[in-house]
Formats: sequence, structure tokens, C-alpha cells
Amino acid sequence: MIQTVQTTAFTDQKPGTSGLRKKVRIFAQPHYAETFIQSVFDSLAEIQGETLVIGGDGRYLNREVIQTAIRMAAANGFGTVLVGRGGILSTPAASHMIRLHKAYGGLILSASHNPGGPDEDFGIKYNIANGGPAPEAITDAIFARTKTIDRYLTLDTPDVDLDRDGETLVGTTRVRVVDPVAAYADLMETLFDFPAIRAMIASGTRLSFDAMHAVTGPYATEILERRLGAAPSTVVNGTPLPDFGGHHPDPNLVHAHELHARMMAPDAPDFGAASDGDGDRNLIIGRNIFVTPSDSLALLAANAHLAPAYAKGLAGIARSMPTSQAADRVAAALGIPAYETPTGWKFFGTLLDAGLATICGEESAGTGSDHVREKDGLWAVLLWLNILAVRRQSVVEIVHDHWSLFGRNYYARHDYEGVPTAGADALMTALRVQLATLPGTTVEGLTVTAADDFAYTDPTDGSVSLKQGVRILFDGGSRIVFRLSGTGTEGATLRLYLERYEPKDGKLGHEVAEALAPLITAAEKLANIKHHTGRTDPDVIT
Ligand code: VG1
Ligand code: CO
Repeated sequence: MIQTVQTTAFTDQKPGTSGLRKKVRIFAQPHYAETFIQSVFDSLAEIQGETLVIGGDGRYLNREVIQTAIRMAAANGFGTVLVGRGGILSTPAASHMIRLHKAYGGLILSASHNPGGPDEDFGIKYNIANGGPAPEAITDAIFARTKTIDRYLTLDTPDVDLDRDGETLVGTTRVRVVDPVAAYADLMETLFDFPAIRAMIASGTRLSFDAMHAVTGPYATEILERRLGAAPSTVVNGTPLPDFGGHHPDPNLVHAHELHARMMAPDAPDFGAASDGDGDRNLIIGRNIFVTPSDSLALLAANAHLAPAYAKGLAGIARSMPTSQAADRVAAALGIPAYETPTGWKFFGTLLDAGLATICGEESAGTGSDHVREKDGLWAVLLWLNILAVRRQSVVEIVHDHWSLFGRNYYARHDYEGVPTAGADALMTALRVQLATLPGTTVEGLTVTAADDFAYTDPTDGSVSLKQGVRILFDGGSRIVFRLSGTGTEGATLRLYLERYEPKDGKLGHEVAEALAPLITAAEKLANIKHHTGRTDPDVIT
């Protein structure tokens, strides 16, 4: 018997860069998750009898919200619900499952790289039938609905046993608990030359993968250790924990410092990698060399043809605006288009669906391809391994080779976290006011060639996204970009992206901080960061 529960609307359920993210204590309020999930269902067209995929990254509240979502999906008329065993589905595996089963869509329960636990973050994201994050038209509709909603539908049924594969009925809806890993691992085997990678590992190449106690543990163990024969100790922190072991599951040099230390040690493995809470990001570290995500994107694009799935070449390369322009140089050399989109994977979906781009990436350690519609951490790791297996060179040799062909885009991102919102907004407003007068002026010896607030028109459907970040371009290819994060749950996070291009015959061996020093000073002069944020230094540099 379907129950209609009366509720009042919440005012703070606006989806951000990647779904709705809030502190657990906010999500745990009565009817909070229900109101958002019902707003999602109410924003969809005809869902009667359709299939919905549900899974999450295993963080605190995951199982509870999955049970809620199953009952509500049944009450709202979905015919089938597919749920990952244990409530687990990495974001790319969920994307694949939606596509594989031709589902109507999916709910992914994750706050991704944000920490988990009773005092930390939770999130809900809706993905559409192509497997990708809902585009802005849908997230806007969901937000509009959250403001007026006054009821949700559910059933009074017992919890589904999430730990046993098989099918049960919830109301009249078939709920199938499925292996979260197998189909994804099978997909990876179709894309890459597993025998070549297996042979490379068998001949002594050593790997280290830090799953950060997040969702990729079971995936990496199955793929790297079982299917590719890497040593049993290859995957570290491989058990997903509701609080990620108290760590921040963000694969960068700050939060994955143990992996970094291991890769810089005298007996370092040949290849190191890490992923984030929900498995869609990747950090790549070779022995003695950290590969910036922007360089990794460019390198993967330049070498993708070495893997079976991309042997026939790429249709195009897409990157988010703040991501370094290294990938554009590869696209130019390959004679294929380069696309520049706003931050967030939802903007790549239409390009991938239309066959305009094959590989996409973001500076925030996200890379992926048209095999799913999300960024994919283990995919990037496997493409790297496939390239290493074919080229038979070390990571450092491959990176240096790349720079000597294309030049080097020195790059860093400075994050100022938990800044008072008013200060962050004032900083952005003051920058926007200056934009028209900046071109032609000189800051720190750098001449501004263009300055704007990035606006994007999707080439496939013409949809327009405004105010996606302030960018200041300088003579010679250097850039400074400012934007506010759309994934944080406390105050504002200012992201400052710094990039300087050095041609192939230039100085390729600088320290990054040294190469970017004039840009850092210029950013302070242009934006008065200290004044507006009250901070003298960034919290995190990646
Ligand atoms: C950040 C990153 C962005 C990424 C998004 C989701 O967004 O900058 O590139 O797509 O997180 O990643 P923002 O708005 O905070 O800058 V994940 O792995 O947290 O889903
Ligand atoms: Co993520």
C-alpha cells in the first residue's frame, strides 16, 4: 500500500557541481533525503515500469538512504531497481550499469572526495539514461521542485537484504542485488590489452594503488590483483569504510601523502595511483615523478591509440575550462577538435553522446572516455598501464618525452577552503568589475591579452551556462582562473588555477612553484585574496 507522507519543502537543496552535498547532520533531518529523492522523481517524465540503478560509495548513511530510496522508487512506480551488493557502486560502475541495463537513470549516493562519517559529508546525485550526471536543465528542475514539494511516496516494507545477490519484491517492484564489480571489470577487459599488462607485471613491474578506504578497494583488488596478477599487497587501504578511516578520500599530494612518500622512496614501485571516495578520480605518480592531472589528460590522449579501444584514434578531446591547455596542444597535433567546457562532468555528456569527443578530463584528477559517462579513476590507471606495457618506458621518460614534443604547461591549483561566503563573493564581484579594463594592462611583467567570465554554449543543444569562472589570459599562453567551488559543504572554497606555458625548447625542468611565482603574485594583485579571504596562504595546493 503506497503511503503519502506530508512534508514541507527545504530551501537548501540546490544541486552543485556534482549533485546535492551536505553535512550528514543535515541529511539526517527527518524527511530531508526523502524530499530530495521525491523531487528528483517528480522532475522525470514517465518512470512507470522503468529501471533505476542505486548504489553509493559506502560512506556513513549509505545503507540507510539506499533502503529509503528503494522504497520510494517502488512507491513511485519503477518496475525494477538494481542495487550494488552491500549498497556499493563506484560512480563509473554505476554509469556503466545504467547503460548496460538500459536503465531510466540512477541514484548515486556519494559526496565523492569529501570526507565521510557522522560529522562529515553525504550526497545524492541523479544520473540520466546515458549514464551521465543530469544536465543543468534537469538539476534546475529538481531544485525548483524541492522548493514547492509537500509530500513524498513510500512503502511500509522491511529492509532489503543488501548483502545477498538475488531478487526480491518490494511492493510490485523487482529489486535485484547485483555484483558491483564484475560487469565493470569485464568492461575494462574489453578496452585494454590485459595480456600485455599482465605480462609487464609478471616480468617485474611493481604497482601501488591507494584506495583510501573508499569504494575502489574491491574494484582495484579484482582488476589489478586477480585479473592482472599484481602482488597481493598492491592495493592498500582496500576495504571501504563508512568514514574512510578518518581520512579525506581526495587523491592529491596532500591527502594521498603516504602514496607520494612511497613513490619517492629509494625502493619505490614503478607506478603508483590512488582514487577518491566514489572512484571517479585518479592520481598518477611514477617513481620519483608526480604527474599533474592536466598533463595526465594530455598524455593519455596522445597515447590512447596504444590501447585497443582507442586504436582507431580519437574524435576529439574535451577539458574543463580551468584544466591546463596541454590537452589542446595534443588535439592540435592530432588534427582533432578540442572542447573547453565548464567545470563538472555533466558538461561532457552531450559531447560524448554526439561522438564529438572521445577523451575528457579535468584538472581535479578526473579523466574518462566514451566507455561510460562519468570520469573513471581505474580506467585512467589501466590506460596508463596499457601505455607503459606498450612503450616499455618509465613514467618519467614518458612525461619528459611529452614535454619535449609539446612543451610544458606548468600548473597548480590553490584552494582557500571554508572562507566566509561574503568575502568570497566580494572577491569574485570585484574581479568581474575589472574585466573590461584589464586587456592591454601589465601585471608583474605579464601582459593581459583577454579577460572574461567564462560562458559556455553547448555545441549540441545550444544550452548556455554563464558565470563559470573568471579567467585572465596573458601573452605567451599563461593564465589565471578564479572560481568558487560547487562541491563544498561549509562556507565557500575559492579555487585559484595557475598556468604558465613553456615551449619545448624552453626551460622544462623548473620547480612548479618557482615557475608560477610571477602568476601567484599577479593573482594577489588582481584579486586581493588576502584582504577578501583573511588568509595569507592557501589550505591545499594541488
Ligand atoms: C570539483 C572539481 C571538479 C569536479 C567536481 C566533482 O568541483 O573542481 O572538477 O568535477 O569536484 O568531482 P568544484 O565545484 O568543487 O570545483 V567528484 O570526484 O567530487 O564528484
Ligand atoms: Co569523485
